[in-house]
Amino acid sequence: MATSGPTPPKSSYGPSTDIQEFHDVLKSSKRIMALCGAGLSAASGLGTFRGAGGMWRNHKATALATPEAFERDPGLVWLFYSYRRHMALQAKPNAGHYALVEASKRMRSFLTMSQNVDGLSQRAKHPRDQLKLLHGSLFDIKCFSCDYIELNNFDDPFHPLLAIDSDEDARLAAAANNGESTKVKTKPILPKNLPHCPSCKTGLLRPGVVWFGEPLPEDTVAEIDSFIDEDKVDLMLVIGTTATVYPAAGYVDEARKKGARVAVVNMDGLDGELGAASNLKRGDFLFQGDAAKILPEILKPLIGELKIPETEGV
Ligand code: BJW
Ligand code: ZN
Repeated sequence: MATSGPTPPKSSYGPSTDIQEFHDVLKSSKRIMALCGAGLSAASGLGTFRGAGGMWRNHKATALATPEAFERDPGLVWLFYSYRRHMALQAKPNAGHYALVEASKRMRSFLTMSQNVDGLSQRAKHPRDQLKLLHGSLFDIKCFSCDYIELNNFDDPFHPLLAIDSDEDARLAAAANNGESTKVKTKPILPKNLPHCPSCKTGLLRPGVVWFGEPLPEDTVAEIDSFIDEDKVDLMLVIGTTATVYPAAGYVDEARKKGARVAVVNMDGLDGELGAASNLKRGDFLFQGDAAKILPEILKPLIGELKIPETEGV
């Protein structure tokens, strides 16, 4: 069979890893979106959901993030979130968060959609209208039965019964994530002793995060949709996420349909789980490594040399 010339090098079919090439695309981009996940906060010391870092005591983090788990054992689910609240309050935003903040300040049409609930982007002072929280916040408290909601409750612990030995918990999490056996007996907390709703009095309070099977905040989704509908999108950054949870992961394809090139920043490469962002092709980018190191580098033409407020970041 006749061939039509020499076979191009394999790399020209796949995504580029060339920072200079990315800088050229960035400089010509007018509308940018970013989808962030747990990997953005990994350098701040917070655990991820899947793979290494996805266990709390002897439970899978994703198994506790459901209304069914809360109905079955609200005390256990609350202890998990109490631990997460405590760890997030101890943590500091990292250079990845600050790079996104600076980029957003310099470019009004830079929209970040974060799946993270840890509050670190807000603490890095991300412009509020350019940050869309897809999965809520650990620091909002809702009622499991009625519409009651309290925003920005940073009490630690949220309730005396939910005080946890965070050093011990961190040790257990590290052991579980190293594959060591961590059969921990968690003392049951009776629902009647957990905090109840001040409005309806009967419903249990719960963290204001979005669990599996629950809808994303309607206004947030509408704001993202209107950004996407408004014009073409030049670039979609997919940062520290397996992009396997929908509808969040669906934004990668939506941005593509609006013309976006996709740039993945992840500890994993193409042999790992990149979900909706695994179909990278020529014209796309893949930067493998720590988002806290890579983001300040790849965004440099927009943000210059990143300066992190002294007492604030890691
Ligand atoms: C680094 C790094 C470093 C490490 N630097 N990188 C369509 C198809 C199939 C299923 C569905 C569908 N649509 C809906 C569904 C069902 C479901 C779903 O998606 N299931 C899939 C699992 C299959 N979705 C839902 O249920 C959603 N709701 C919904 O669809 O509602 C419909 C509805 C409409 C009307 C009425 C009622 C219902 C809700 C999804 C909510 C997800 N919630 C959670 C918990 C939030 C609270 C909490 O934090 O506890 O969100 S689950 C969990 O996963 C959390 C995360 O935000 C989310 C994504 O995880 P993420 O961030 O990607 O973390 P990891 O661990 O997966 O990845 C970390 C990455 O970082 C890895 O790649 C590492 O390599 C990398 N990394 N260190 C850079 N230093
Ligand atoms: Zn209530």
